[in-house]
Amino acid sequence: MSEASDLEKVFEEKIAAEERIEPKDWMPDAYRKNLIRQMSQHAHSEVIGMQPEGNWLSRAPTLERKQILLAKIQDEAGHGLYLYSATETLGVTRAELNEALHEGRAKYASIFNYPSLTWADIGAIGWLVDGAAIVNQLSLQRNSYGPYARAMVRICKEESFHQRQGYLILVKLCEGSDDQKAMAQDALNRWWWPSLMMFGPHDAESVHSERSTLWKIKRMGNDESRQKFVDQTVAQAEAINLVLPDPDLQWNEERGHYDFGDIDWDEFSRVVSGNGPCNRERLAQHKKAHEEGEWVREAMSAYAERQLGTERE
Ligand code: BYC
Repeated sequence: MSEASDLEKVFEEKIAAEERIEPKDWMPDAYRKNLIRQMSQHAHSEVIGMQPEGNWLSRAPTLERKQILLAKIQDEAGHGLYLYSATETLGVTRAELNEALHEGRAKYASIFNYPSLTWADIGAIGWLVDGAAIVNQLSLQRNSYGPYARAMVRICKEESFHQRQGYLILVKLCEGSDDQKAMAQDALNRWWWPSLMMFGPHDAESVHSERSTLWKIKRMGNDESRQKFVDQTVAQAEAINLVLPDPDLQWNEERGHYDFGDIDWDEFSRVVSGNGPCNRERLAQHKKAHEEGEWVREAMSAYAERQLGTERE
């Protein structure tokens, strides 16, 4: 047997035995590339996702709310850092990943191309967007690549806090005046369908699912995760008297799940291909911050080089 097929055999055996693949292990090039694609998109989502929330930092209704929101946004930056670091273990640099984002070769979650128009949107983002992210990320804790799986464990703990802080914003608004309740319902109406799109196309249309599932990069299908999210969210909406904006939503006794309406896949395609309400604004803001941060990166690498020089002396 050739050396290459020996290596492939060891890799496949590890995957079958639920062992983790680590950075120094041999892995097929397609496995490496697929991980870089998914992990870097995930990292970009965490970082771009700070923008719609950052929009409300200076207008949070109380100092306490502002502190909580600031802490949440900082957590998202941290998630981006874990994920970029984990992606770098696959032999790609952070600069290359950012370049791919800026040149439109890498994606980020479609949801962050929608505007955050009111304070209730901050509640909806935490409740629905972080809520959807947790469903997906809990399963990713068991993915086959060690650094990605370990990053997920920590991220999931923080996402649970994020989801609750969002829900509590809406609880408060729903206990308030008619206008506040209407604001909460309006935010739900606008964020519900984009949240369902976060899970990606139906399994039958998914380009990567089959390979990713075989390699245990993905542990749950797009449709299974989406269904899980819908099932758990219905009762949360009912508890605060909000109505999910879907006339087709109803419990299906036979399936033991909620049925729900069709997603507007044309809208999803438009947003993913760069033509959502805020795509240009989000990317422009990211590029601006990146350029303005150039001196920080230079200073950090000069400092690191000097430290290295001192150690060698
Ligand atoms: N948006 O073959 P498929 C957060 C793309 S951030 C944009 O099913 P896959 C938070 C997909 O990339 C958490 N693009 O793909 C942060 C592919 O295109 P490419 C974000 C999407 O990878 C701040 C094509 O469509 N979570 O929580 O098997 C504040 C075909 O799709 C989307 C993650 O990133 C989308 N929604 O499955 C608040 C989780 N969906 O790459 C909160 C990690 C699909 O061939 N990612 N596409 O050009 C995943 O689990 C998987 O990548 C997905 C998609 C389930 C999303």
